[in-house]
Amino acid sequence: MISGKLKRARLEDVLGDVGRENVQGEVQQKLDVIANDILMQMLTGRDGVVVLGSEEDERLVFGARSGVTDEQFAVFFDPLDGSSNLDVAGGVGTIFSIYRVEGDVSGDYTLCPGHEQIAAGYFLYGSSTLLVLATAGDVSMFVLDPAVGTFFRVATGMQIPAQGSIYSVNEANLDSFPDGFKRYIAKCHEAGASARYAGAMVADVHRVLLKGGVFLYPPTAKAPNGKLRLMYECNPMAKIVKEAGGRAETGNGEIMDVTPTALHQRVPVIIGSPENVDALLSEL
Ligand code: AFP
Repeated sequence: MISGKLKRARLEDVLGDVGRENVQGEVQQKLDVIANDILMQMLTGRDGVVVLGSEEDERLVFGARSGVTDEQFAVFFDPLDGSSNLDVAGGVGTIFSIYRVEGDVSGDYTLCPGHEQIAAGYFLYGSSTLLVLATAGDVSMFVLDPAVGTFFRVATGMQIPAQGSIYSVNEANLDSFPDGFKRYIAKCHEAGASARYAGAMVADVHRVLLKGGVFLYPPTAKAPNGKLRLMYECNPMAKIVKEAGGRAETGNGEIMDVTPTALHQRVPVIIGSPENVDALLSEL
């Protein structure tokens, strides 16, 4: 549904902002709201989904227990990541993260660290619509065939290259990066690496997953804890890249070891090929 909406966005006049900000102080795009509504509607009516956390909602949403299934899940998502790309028809995505939930959590749920995720994935709405899904021990990729409305699996057991020549970072913030990040980027320049940055984490991490390299969002003067959100951006991407043999760090330990303290918490991010991430960490 989201993919279809995006393809017809200009025709249906749903580009542009809605004239208000979300809890992060970011201007909400019409499509942020539409994608969030679609996911909320679909997931709150789903057996066993008892906790929902979205980038677009200040608080957790609690679904009713259906009684149909014994299994219960918490789902966290960024409904439309990279939404500043919408007006220019650039790549955007949906990121999600799934946890198993035990016991009665109505109205009271403690956020868990990322290593407890049972699955995570993203949809990339690019030249084609892709789903990359990580479960225990596997990362698979599916492509949507719009003619039949079905995702077909095109890859399983995906592995990130051990190293790559791409570094993906908003280099306009370089002056306010901690020194270790500056040193690493200088070394990338010396080594003749390629810079690639779409401004949408899904598109940027997807490139690194397939081609190798590193994606980073370090602390900056404007965002001292980094900009990206732990529960629905960093943890799911960390699970995907780690299940594919990569690494996902904050600069101060593994992303998935961070104990969450808030739904919209931010952490610095260093995600990618093991050799690139090691080289960066050795500069910090
Ligand atoms: P939105 O989901 O609010 O559009 O933000 C996109 C994002 O969180 C992430 O996808 C990008 O990697 C990052 O922001 C880009 O941020 P900068 O514009 O500061 O580089």
